[in-house]
Amino acid sequence: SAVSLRQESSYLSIGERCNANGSKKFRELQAADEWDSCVAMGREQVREGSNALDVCTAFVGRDEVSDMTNVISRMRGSVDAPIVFDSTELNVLEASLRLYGGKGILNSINFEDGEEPAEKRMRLAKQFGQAVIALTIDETGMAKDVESKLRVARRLVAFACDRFGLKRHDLLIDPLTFTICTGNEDDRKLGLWTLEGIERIAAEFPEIQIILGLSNISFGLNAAARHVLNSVFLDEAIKRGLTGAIVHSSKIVPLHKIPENEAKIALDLIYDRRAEGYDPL
Ligand code: THG
Repeated sequence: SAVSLRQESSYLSIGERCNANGSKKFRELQAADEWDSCVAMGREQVREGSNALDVCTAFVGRDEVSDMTNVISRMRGSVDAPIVFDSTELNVLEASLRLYGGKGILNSINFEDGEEPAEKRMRLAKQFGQAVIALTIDETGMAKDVESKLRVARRLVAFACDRFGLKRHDLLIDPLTFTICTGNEDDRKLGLWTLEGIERIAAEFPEIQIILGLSNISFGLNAAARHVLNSVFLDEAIKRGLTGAIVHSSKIVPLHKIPENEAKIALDLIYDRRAEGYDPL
């Protein structure tokens, strides 16, 4: 067969599957204390192209510090990709960083409860030399419209870089992705607003990375349709200035391999061009 010379643009691909809330398989291995198999899922994602690994062990009825340190202590010597420490708990982040040693990414800070919780996380990130993911969430909630995303992004840059001295290339702003597949009228523009938010943030802060938890966009669709919508949305987001994404690496399809009619359906969903009575589900 012909050798393909096509090169898609690259991005920081963060594997999403080592997450108790994002993968049934991971959750079951964690529940069974099968730590080596949890690590094997991380290694598999790196083989499939992940440049970093999101790790989240938060699960009701379990000790998150113990579970997280069980995973991180085994990954640090055997997984050749930086860890993205995904936890809302300060003590989980601190315990993980104490034993990690390398440069990873703290996921995440936000201003939901004001600046104090974010200050504590920034001190930890600086102490351990970590990069930081910052979500566009403030005291008024999650930023949905473009102006709110930009307003919170500006505050995050001033806070993390100007006040705490984080290098601009070590800040990753996440302008939030929401599902556009609920059928709910109010949700239809959310993908579009995220794309516009990316474009505006990238224009104003070219040195800062912009990432998304990509799979959120397609909650509610069947698995096959999700993979198409996720891949098409990722392609659109990269064109607007996205530099990284938390993804199911093996399920991302380059745009030129997606059948034209399927790509069109996904683009119609993203740009809210649904005809009357049209049902993508
Ligand atoms: N931003 C940041 N961090 C994040 C998110 C974000 N971390 C968590 C999440 N959102 C991103 N990770 C996932 C992981 C899995 C899924 C979605 C987002 C997912 N999983 C399938 C499901 O639940 O249906 C697979 C199920 C399975 O395999 O069992 O969709 O936005 N900074």
